[in-house]
Amino acid sequence: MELHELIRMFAVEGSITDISEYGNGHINRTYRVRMNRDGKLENYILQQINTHIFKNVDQLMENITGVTGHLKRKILQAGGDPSRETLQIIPARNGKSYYRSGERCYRMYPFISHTYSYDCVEKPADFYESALAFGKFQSLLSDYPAETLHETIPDFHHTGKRFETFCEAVRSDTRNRAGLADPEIRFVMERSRQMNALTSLLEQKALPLRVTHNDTKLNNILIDDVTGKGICIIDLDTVMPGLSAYDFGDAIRFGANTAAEDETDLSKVSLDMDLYELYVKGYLEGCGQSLTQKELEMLPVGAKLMTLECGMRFLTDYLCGDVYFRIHKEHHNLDRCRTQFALVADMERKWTQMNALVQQAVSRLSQSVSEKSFP
Ligand code: ADP
Ligand code: GN1
Ligand code: MG
Repeated sequence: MELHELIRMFAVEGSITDISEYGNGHINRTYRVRMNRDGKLENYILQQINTHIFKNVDQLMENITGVTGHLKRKILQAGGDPSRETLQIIPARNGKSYYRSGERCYRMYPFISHTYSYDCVEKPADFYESALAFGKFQSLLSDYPAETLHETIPDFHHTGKRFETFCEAVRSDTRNRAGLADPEIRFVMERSRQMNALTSLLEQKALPLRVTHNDTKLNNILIDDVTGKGICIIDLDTVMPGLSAYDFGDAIRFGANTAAEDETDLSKVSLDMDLYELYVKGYLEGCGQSLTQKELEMLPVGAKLMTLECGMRFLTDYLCGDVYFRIHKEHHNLDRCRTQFALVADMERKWTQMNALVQQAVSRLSQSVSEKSFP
């Protein structure tokens, strides 16, 4: 079915003036749709959901319906504007939250205008605002009934299981590529004992399970052009029960890297400690005192493990023939993997400082809270 025809299947009015591919996501196919309704221009997002990755679209959309409904109620209670502060599903004319055409599934959202999603940090203040917003997102969902959420991708951040899948890809080497990634494979093997650092604490109940976003990279938040605030968290496909360290960690992996996720000049890759410190501050403020002592202590581990895990996922996909992440050039997933591992190596060099900065932020925050309680 053509995109024009497809859009007609959704509850939107007017004539379509333009459809263009939009954004830099690696998973779904996203389009911006412009429509003219009685002389007024309206913009929408149309997304083809990646059904190779998200096998159960009914469950996926049930999660998003539930989470966005919850956010909308909270935003209204706080006197906010849900049309800008959360995604809102535009139903299909058949009453469903998405439309299926053969093997393909599509959904629509209003386009949130006068916002920008960044692929790298241009202004440190934006990164701070994104940390505040992701922290707040988690706290708004703290009373969401987590047991009703479907696991859209089982064991998404179970680094140990990701490692097993990686080992299997190396063993089977179906594309004959393992020989091209020898140093990278060794890099992972040398860290095999670290893979369960977070999941073992979860199993021991030393860390609480929370509703988390699980894909907190900077281009999954819309920043308001005028106020500079992180107003809307998007890409809700992986909102599931998880650990705060996952959300903190993935944001650092992407946003506090001095280079792009796929930079091939590895001398440009490093952890920007100023951005790291800024994100710690914003995230703690956004979470609003809700993190336990153990969660705070594990934030740096989250940063390192999410970077290692993501590099390992890129490498696994490279070895399997690029079947998961959309690539734009040959060996793209290997390039992405190398960048992640260079960042892990830099985190290892800065490990003491990474931990100290979290501790300092925690003391500053508890000091300011006690000053507020006993003026
Ligand atoms: P993917 O899962 O492929 O990353 P996303 O849901 O993150 O897909 O969408 C891709 C990009 O499209 C985002 O990074 C953002 O730039 C843009 N985008 C998505 N939804 C909206 C929206 N409702 N309003 C404006 N821009 C959006
Ligand atoms: C994917 O969908 P997108 O592009 O925001 C991936 C994340 C990775 C990220 C790496 C569902 O995120 O887990 O960290 O690429 N999403 C999924 O850039 O696998
Ligand atoms: Mg995205």
